[in-house]
Amino acid sequence: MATKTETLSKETLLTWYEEMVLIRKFEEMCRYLYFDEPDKKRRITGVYLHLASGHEAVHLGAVKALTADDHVITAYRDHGIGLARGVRADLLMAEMMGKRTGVSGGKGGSMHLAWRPVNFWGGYAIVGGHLPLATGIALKVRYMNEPNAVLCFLGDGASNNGYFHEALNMAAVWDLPVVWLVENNLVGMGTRIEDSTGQPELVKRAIAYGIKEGPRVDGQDVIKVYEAVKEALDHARAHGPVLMEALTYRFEGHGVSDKQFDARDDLKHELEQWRTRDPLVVFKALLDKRYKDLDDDYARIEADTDKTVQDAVEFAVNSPEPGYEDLIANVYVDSDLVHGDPLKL
Ligand SMILES: Cc1ncc(C[n+]2csc(CCOP(=O)(O)OP(=O)(O)O)c2C)c(N)n1
Repeated sequence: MATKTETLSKETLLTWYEEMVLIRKFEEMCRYLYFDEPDKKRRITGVYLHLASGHEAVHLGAVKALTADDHVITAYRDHGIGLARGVRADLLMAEMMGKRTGVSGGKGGSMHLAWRPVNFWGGYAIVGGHLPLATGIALKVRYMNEPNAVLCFLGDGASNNGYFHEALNMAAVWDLPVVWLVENNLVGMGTRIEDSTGQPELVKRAIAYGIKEGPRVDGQDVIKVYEAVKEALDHARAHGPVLMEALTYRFEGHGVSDKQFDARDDLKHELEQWRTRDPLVVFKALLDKRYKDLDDDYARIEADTDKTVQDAVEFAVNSPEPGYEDLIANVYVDSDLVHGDPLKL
């Protein structure tokens, strides 16, 4: 019997691989522009820059499980989710630099990327603050009788604040079509999950809300993530919320100002172990096992993704700063608009 993965074509899988490579390179460029440029230009500024190196399979696999009309929302580790959802790399890079051409008009920056054309609702800095918004979007979907679902990414740390309880409970009471996908990277900043969480197996919390307990999926394997999230979204559409986890690891500090990360001796072994399960390495191994002679494809992917990132930087650097009119735009809502579809405001 054919497995589900065999229905994904070679072309699709290579495209996904290319997108994952692009996500990794885009973030490496962001780090460079924030920190490492020799002349200290700091073309990306802001107090924080949260990279998601190691999480790429979770981001890509989960987003690929969405339909075009589904919705996605997340916290501040959002670059890869935006790219996976189809936000153009140049518009994203312009946002990173606070330029007017950026996806959020230059007013959001790294932690507040959002792009309405693809129902990518952000990018939020307040831990867990976006969970009630996910419930709200799902309420709108149900209220308007739409067939869509909402995918809400959250960190394991976010599962310990009050928003989590309120958002999951309300979504459960109304059987709303939400998949709560915990990106469980084992730490919140530097605190281990077992030191912050009474029940570290987070999916078990589904029992408390009377919702479906989803799987704890291998977050380093893009196909496993894709399949599990797809199934969860189908369940959410038909029956209501699902709580699931993707087990993953971040290869960098919490954010660019986490100076302790590299200095932690206890981490070295763990980091080495997880590096063998780098999502790009895992994916490439799967491709090489399944298909022969992909060297030309890999070479093209390297060149194309380098060019996309370079073009994005050039576009962003050459884009204008927001002016006063841009800065005050979308701050006040035109009251004539509030009676329509709330997500079309
Ligand atoms: C309400 C709130 N409390 C604290 C913080 C500071 N803070 C930023 S990120 C973070 C850790 C969150 O960890 P987790 O949800 O696991 O996400 P991860 O960083 O691992 O992706 C904390 C405590 C914040 N931004 N918002």
